[in-house]
Amino acid sequence: MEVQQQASDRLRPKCFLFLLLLHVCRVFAEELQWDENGYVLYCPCMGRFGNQADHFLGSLAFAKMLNRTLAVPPWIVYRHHTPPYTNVHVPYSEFFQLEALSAFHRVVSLEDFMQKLAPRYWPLGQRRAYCFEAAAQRSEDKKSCPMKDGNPFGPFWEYVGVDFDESVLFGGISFGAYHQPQFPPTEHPVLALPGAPAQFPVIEEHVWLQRFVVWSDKMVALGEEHMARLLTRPYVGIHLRIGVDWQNACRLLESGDAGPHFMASPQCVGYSRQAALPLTATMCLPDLTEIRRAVKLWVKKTSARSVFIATDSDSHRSEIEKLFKGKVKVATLRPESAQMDLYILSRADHFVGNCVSSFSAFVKRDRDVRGLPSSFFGMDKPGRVPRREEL
Ligand SMILES: Nc1nc2c(ncn2[C@@H]2O[C@H](COP(=O)(O)OP(=O)(O)O)[C@@H](O)[C@H]2O)c(=O)[nH]1
Ligand SMILES: *[C@@H]1O[C@H](CO)[C@@H](O)[C@H](O)[C@H]1NC(C)=O
Ligand SMILES: [Mg+2]
Repeated sequence: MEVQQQASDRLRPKCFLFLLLLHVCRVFAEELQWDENGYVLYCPCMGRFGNQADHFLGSLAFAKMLNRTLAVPPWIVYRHHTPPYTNVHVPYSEFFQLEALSAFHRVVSLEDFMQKLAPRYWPLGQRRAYCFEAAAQRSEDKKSCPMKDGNPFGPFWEYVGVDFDESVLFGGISFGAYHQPQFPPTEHPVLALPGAPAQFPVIEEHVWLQRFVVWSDKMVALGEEHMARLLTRPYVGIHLRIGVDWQNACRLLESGDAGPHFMASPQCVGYSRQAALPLTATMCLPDLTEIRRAVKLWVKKTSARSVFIATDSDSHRSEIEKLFKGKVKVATLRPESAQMDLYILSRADHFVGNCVSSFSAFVKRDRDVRGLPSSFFGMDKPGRVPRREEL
């Protein structure tokens, strides 16, 4: 009897705690209400960070156009040379504030969508994939969307925890085709797409959406630590995109077939095809002479006390140090981190980027939001991109 009494006394607070927890859980779960206007899900399956970021801006605009909630996917990080050698899926909020997107449009992380909403509203057995007929042509039965075929498609949907039960095909070649009347949310609550419903590079009218992509507190804190350790202001940040894949890509320019619009280049030559400034080989792949020239110029102009080099390859650190005879500190971040490089470049007093690179484009847009100056190798005064009204 006495023993029992003690037991129930001990249980009571536990029970209370449990109920409290249950309540807290319910409150949190309730925060996620199902959107009757439906959702857009997509795999950021093309390219690395810069490409994924360009696609993200377009996808955000697309979801807004359809008035559907965007299920914000994780970033796909490719680990070809470092363990675990498989793709890593990094939740959006690791690097950026999910909440900041809400100022523009309704969003939910894809992880939360799967955990909290999908079990009830997008149950197993009812998961439809949507794709262009042309994409389905590649499947064996020519009627299935190739959602999980190959890398990164398969690993992505495995990470999300989705198998598709059915495919819905549509004609046309542009995403304008996904209009409400075609897919009313009552019958098609979840539009799951094999790729981003957006263009690469980001179109001019979506560039401004960068302002809703705000660095996470964690990245800011870490970034400021690195900056305090490595750099003295003012500092010039440079992005050297010069690795082997880039050398090969830039070779396409030499043949003259590419024209001024090549990958991210509209950011500096202008978005209008007719009015675009020329894109030179140096702008795509600056050689050491050009790197030296630009760094020297901007260090002088800004009275910089340090230079930060972010690169996909050789940093040319000692060559750059020699330019200033020890009077300017030259730093790189080790171990390398693409997002941390982006952060440090985005806060520099001046940035010299690569006009053709979407990695540089991310930095340029982020800086434009803050009114910070940028230039490019081979283009000290980026052609002010003509605004539509002025054409
Ligand atoms: N850490 C680091 N990685 C870089 C840098 N430049 C390029 N990379 C890597 O190379 C990738 C380039 O692909 P992407 O981001 O699509 O940009 P783009 O190919 O230059 O348009 C990046 O995502 C990074 O993984 C750099 O300065 N620092
Ligand atoms: C857009 O969706 C939201 C949330 O479902 C809804 O409240 C709003 O009325 C919709 N707007 C239009 C114009 O349909
Ligand atoms: Mg790329």
